[in-house]
Amino acid sequence: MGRFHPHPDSHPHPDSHTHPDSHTHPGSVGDHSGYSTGAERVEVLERILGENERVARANRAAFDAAGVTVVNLMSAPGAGKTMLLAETLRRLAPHRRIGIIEGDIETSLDADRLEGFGAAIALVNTGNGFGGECHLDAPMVASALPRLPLSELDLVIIENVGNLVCPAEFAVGEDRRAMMFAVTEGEEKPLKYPVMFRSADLVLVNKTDLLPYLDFDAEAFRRNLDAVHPRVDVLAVSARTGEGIDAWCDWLANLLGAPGVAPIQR
Ligand SMILES: Nc1nc2c(ncn2[C@@H]2O[C@H](COP(=O)(O)OP(=O)(O)O)[C@@H](O)[C@H]2O)c(=O)[nH]1
Ligand SMILES: [Mg+2]
Repeated sequence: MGRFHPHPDSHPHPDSHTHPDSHTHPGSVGDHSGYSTGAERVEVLERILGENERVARANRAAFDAAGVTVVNLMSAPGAGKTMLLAETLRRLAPHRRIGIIEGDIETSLDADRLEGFGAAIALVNTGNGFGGECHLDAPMVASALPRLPLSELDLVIIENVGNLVCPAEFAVGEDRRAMMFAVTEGEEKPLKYPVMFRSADLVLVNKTDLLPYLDFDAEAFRRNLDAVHPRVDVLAVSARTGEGIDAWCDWLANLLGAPGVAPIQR
């Protein structure tokens, strides 16, 4: 299987499309997706994911041609992606040429927070002509590429739209996936959102500065993570205090140091 295939478990994932309004849809007992039959739903998802994969390959070709490494950063809303990226740019932008694709449903608030560090920033508002999507897909990322000087960049980081379900199902042409989990989210989350945790090459555990004030069970979290993605790379960080941010920057720099990042089979 090529690396652009979504995770085998990831479509049609039971966590997706559980819209509370769709409970009354006829024939939808046990299936809150809004489609009349399970087969119809699978067919629609396969068509969407097939088209996504085609564009993800084209994105990948554009990244390869430009010699740029691409990391897709995913999390639930508020986990700390933008704060992490600001700290990342503060450390890395003086030494590396970095581009950011900033995904948000509405507003340029996060893109504005990343101005002034010397990175090239392309904003994608998924509420703007893309129907308010809960994730970035490959065509949305493609729409940002003409606004980045790709061939002048070493690294592009994509801040995905916050959600622990949908982003994992859509490859965008990235080399690596990093997901951020904040300790305020609860140690059971790997069990509840296994596709996201399984699709990550690196799990960043953020907001460790808050641990003294929480009853977060770090050992249970590790057990839960091991149950869904054994041996995945994990870094404890605090975008607030800077703990672990150098290690994250080293992880990124190592990707760039490799002469052609080894592709990961997904
Ligand atoms: N205490 C603490 N707060 C953080 C940390 N990282 C982010 N935050 C706060 O969490 C909120 C959401 O952060 P943001 O970067 O916007 O998250 P995003 O939605 O994932 O981009 C903001 O109020 C941040 O100041 C951290 O490591 N520790
Ligand atoms: Mg953000």
